[in-house]
Amino acid sequence: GNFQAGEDGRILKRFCQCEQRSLEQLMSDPLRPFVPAYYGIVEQDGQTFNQMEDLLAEFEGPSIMDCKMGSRTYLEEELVKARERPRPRKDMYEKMVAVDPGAPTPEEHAQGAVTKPRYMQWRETMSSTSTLGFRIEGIKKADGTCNTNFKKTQELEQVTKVLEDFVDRDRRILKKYVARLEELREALEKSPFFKTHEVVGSSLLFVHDHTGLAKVWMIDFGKTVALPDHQTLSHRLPWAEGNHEDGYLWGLDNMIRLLQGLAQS
Ligand code: 4IP
Ligand code: MN
Repeated sequence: GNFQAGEDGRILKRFCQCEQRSLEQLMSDPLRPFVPAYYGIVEQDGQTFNQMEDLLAEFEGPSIMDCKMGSRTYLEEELVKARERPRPRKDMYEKMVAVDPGAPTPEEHAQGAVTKPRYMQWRETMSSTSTLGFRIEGIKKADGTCNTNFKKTQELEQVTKVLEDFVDRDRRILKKYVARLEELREALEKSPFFKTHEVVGSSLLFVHDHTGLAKVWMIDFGKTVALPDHQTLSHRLPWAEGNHEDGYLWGLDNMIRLLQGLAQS
């Protein structure tokens, strides 16, 4: 896997240059309280890792949810590459057929393969990524239940039900999540890092426990890249190829509105 046991209160994640660069810069950005603390590179058993804070350490029997943020889940450069030199992916074709045998085109069926952007775009439209600017990727609850079967969770009503179940309809927890996300939004809106980076494939990690502790962090910066010189993003405007918009804040606005609704109901 991508992780290895680390020292107390720290985790080791398979080294990724892009993630390292982002975490280093985030350590001196207004977003620092909302990302895992970064402790540098570690070599172990001939492999390289990024060492970072174990966000679960302060919780007692945590419930955890991973939501992938944004309206686009692949980099623009992956689109360019796929166009210049298409690399049909059999593994992605198989993942596609497993969810919906009717999804591939006749040509794709004949090839038994699809390109990465094609697969990623299909995933976006099957889930709530396209309609809400975020999607639920996985949930592990304190009671031991685990669910990563959200590939077709798209409708607002379905998403709402999943979120309600995640918090066991606990309004106290919901209110804490909303407050934390509002603070995150403020930090994002004044972050120089966020203004000048395309944040793709990054997740929000929600964690709460029976003591009533509830927090959210930004994680996964493997596809968070600096924009060309002097370019900035709104993170709310729709994406069109070349504008680099990622829909991150649009998704966060939707997420906050949804959780606020639940907290008040
Ligand atoms: C996965 O698809 C995820 O989108 C991965 O993103 C992505 O990794 C994989 O691309 C893709 O196959 P499923 O979730 O539908 O299985 P993440 O790592 O953010 O979960 P990348 O490399 O884009 O980060 P490949 O090319 O690694 O297979
Ligand atoms: Mn992720």
